Amino acid sequence: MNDLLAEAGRLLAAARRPVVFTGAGMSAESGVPTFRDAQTGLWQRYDPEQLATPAAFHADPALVWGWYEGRRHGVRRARPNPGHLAVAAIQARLRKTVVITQNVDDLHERGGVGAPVRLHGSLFAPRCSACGHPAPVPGDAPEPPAGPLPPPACARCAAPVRPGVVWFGEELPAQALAAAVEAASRCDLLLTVGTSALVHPAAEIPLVATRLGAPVVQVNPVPTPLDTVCAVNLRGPAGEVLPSLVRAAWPG
Ligand code: BJW
Ligand code: ZN
Repeated sequence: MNDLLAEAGRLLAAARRPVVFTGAGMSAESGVPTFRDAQTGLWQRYDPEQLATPAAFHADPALVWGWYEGRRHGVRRARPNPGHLAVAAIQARLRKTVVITQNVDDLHERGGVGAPVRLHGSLFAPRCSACGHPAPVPGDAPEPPAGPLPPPACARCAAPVRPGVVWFGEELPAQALAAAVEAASRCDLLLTVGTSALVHPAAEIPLVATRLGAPVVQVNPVPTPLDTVCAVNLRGPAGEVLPSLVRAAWPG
């Protein structure tokens, strides 16, 4: 591991325009469950891949809205972990660093990252399911919902409000996707952290970088489909590996 860290540290220290590409594992040590982790409470019975769809919301808006309310409740109580702080430290050192995240939490921003590119939306940007009008973020409740919760009605057209995230079968926000592809095309190092790399088109972002010759460094406790294209695979939790990587790049 020390040799691998030293090699990844050299790549980071030499980079001028790195991209940090993150997934749910980035926030795992903050206590935010990864997407493919077991669900808790009422939602144990449901497959998240089945809940995160327009069809699920259409069939049972209260079930899906309640799930997202519960997750928002958890994220509000979570704190950025040392991994988030290390990403912010990289950006502070290398001002051209672009952070691209698939996460719908706000822990990068709270950890000090400026304007991450959000590929899959945000838990904090609900909008109308019919007319798209932005809706207020519901206030914080002392307890998470114990079960399904009907969504509020749109102030403009009264249709149900939906979470401002990207569900399966939906297009990614065009501007964010274009910014991500552009950054990956121009970067001189891509650091991928805590993603299973199973969900497309996001999973193609590291491939854009590697096809254009930039080395890819991966941080994940387990292998992923990206292993074979990575210059260095650092097996371990982001909250431990990323601070060590920053120390390896810029000792002292
Ligand atoms: C740690 C750790 C620690 C643990 N430290 N690491 C090509 C091929 C096949 C299928 C498709 C394809 N192109 C499109 C598709 C279909 C589909 C798709 O990809 N399906 C796959 C499941 C096969 N894609 C779509 O539908 C996308 N839309 C689309 O393609 O539209 C086309 C279109 C065109 C024109 C008109 C209309 C449509 C949309 C995808 C949207 C994904 N949305 C979600 C939900 C967001 C809201 C929510 O959170 O509820 O985004 S799904 C979910 O997966 C979420 C995540 O952002 C995303 C990625 O997951 P992530 O982050 O990788 O998390 P996990 O849980 O999978 O992995 C965690 C990792 O962390 C693991 O590896 C752990 O080991 C690791 N880890 N602890 C570091 N401490
Ligand atoms: Zn509306």
